[in-house]
This record gives sequence, structure tokens and C-alpha cells, in this order.
Amino acid sequence: NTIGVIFDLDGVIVDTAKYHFLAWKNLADDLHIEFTETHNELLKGVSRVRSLEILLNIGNVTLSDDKKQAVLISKNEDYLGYIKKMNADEILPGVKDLLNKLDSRGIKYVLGSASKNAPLILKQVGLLERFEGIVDGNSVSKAKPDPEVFLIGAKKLNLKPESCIVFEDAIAGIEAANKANMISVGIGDEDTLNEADFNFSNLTEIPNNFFEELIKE
Ligand code: G16
Ligand code: MG
Repeated sequence: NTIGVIFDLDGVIVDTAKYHFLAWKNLADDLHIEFTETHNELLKGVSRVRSLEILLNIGNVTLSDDKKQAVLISKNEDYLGYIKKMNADEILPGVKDLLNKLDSRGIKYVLGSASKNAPLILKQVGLLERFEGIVDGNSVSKAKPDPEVFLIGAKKLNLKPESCIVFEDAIAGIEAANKANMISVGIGDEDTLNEADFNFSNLTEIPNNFFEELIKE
């Protein structure tokens, strides 16, 4: 095929942001930092280490490197407690229909996520085997908005970046896709994701001929 798709995970395939929030909130409480759902928006699509820096900044708290390592481990253990309870009911609307459509058209897709827990999450919801490849937080050295994660994805698809379509819910992810010279599709709030080439509120809104039209171009 002449095109391929790269999916972000959190906010596109599943909503794990709510579990990240619960785990960060626990940590924030321990550190006496006030942390709200609005603050949580700042962490979407951002790496784990960077997320901690943002949280500490909000609370004006400094920690030693050792303490940082320790709280990152406990935050992740807490988060994994929620992830291990996930199942296929948590797949976001429109995802399965879209994957079926891509399968029937022979269009390949990979995952491009900042999460080091991405394979586990896909396994929990029963989608792991469907992807041609997984690029996650373990395989990249530079976090979004750096395009690295998506450029590795293009290699896995055996396609040039211009032939890849990226579905993303975070500003940093859209920026990464644009820098990679890919077609960026923002999923979520159109005003927030105004740098995207296309915008849809969720995956059920993708028109039937969306991919055909892109192939024609
Ligand atoms: C996801 C989330 C981020 C999270 C990051 C790292 O990214 O949106 O909030 O900080 O993964 O996750 P972990 O702590 O599991 O390694 P994405 O790229 O899937 O949206
Ligand atoms: Mg995301």
C-alpha cells in the first residue's frame, strides 16, 4: 500500500489519562502539592520523567535525584495497578471499526506512544497482535514533540514519512508529526490541536472515504 497509519495510544486508542491522573494525584498528595485535572492536561503525551518535573514545578518542590527515581517507581507501580484491571470495554469509540476498515483495505498500522507501558496496555485490551509494530517509550531517546517516535514508526511500516498518517490527541504529538513531515490528524479539541492537518472530535467522525482521498493526493 502507498500509505500507513501511526496511532498514539493514550487519548486515541484508550483513555489512560484518567489512571495517570489518579497515580500522579496520589504522589502529589504525598508531597502536599495541589494537583487538579486541569494540571493533568499538561502531562498528556509527555514522558514520565518530564511529567514529574512539571508536577514538582506546580508545587514548587525540589527533590534529590534518588528521591525522584523512587517516586517515579512508586507512581508507576500505582498506575500499573489500574492498568492491570483494564479490558476491551475501555477501547475508545470508533477504534475497532477503524482498524477493521484499515485491515480490509490492506493499510498497515503501528503504535507510536510515549508510554513505556504501551505493550501491556494493548495486551490488556486485546489489541496487541493487530499492530504491525510498536514504538513506545522504551524504544525512543527523544520524547514528543521530537519526531523520533514517528520516524521509527515509518521505518517499521517501510514507508516514507510523507506517506504516514498520524492520529494524535496531544499538542506535542501533532507537533512531532508535523516535524516528521507526516499527515497529522488531531483527535479531540479542534482549537487545542489547531496545528493538525485534519481534526476530528473522535475516531467515529472519520469519513468513510478519508484514506481513499489521501491516497489520491
Ligand atoms: C502517554 C501519556 C502521558 C504519559 C506517557 C508516559 O503518552 O499521554 O501522559 O506520561 O505516555 O507513560 P508511562 O508512564 O506509561 O511510560 P501517549 O504518547 O500514548 O499519549
Ligand atoms: Mg496521547
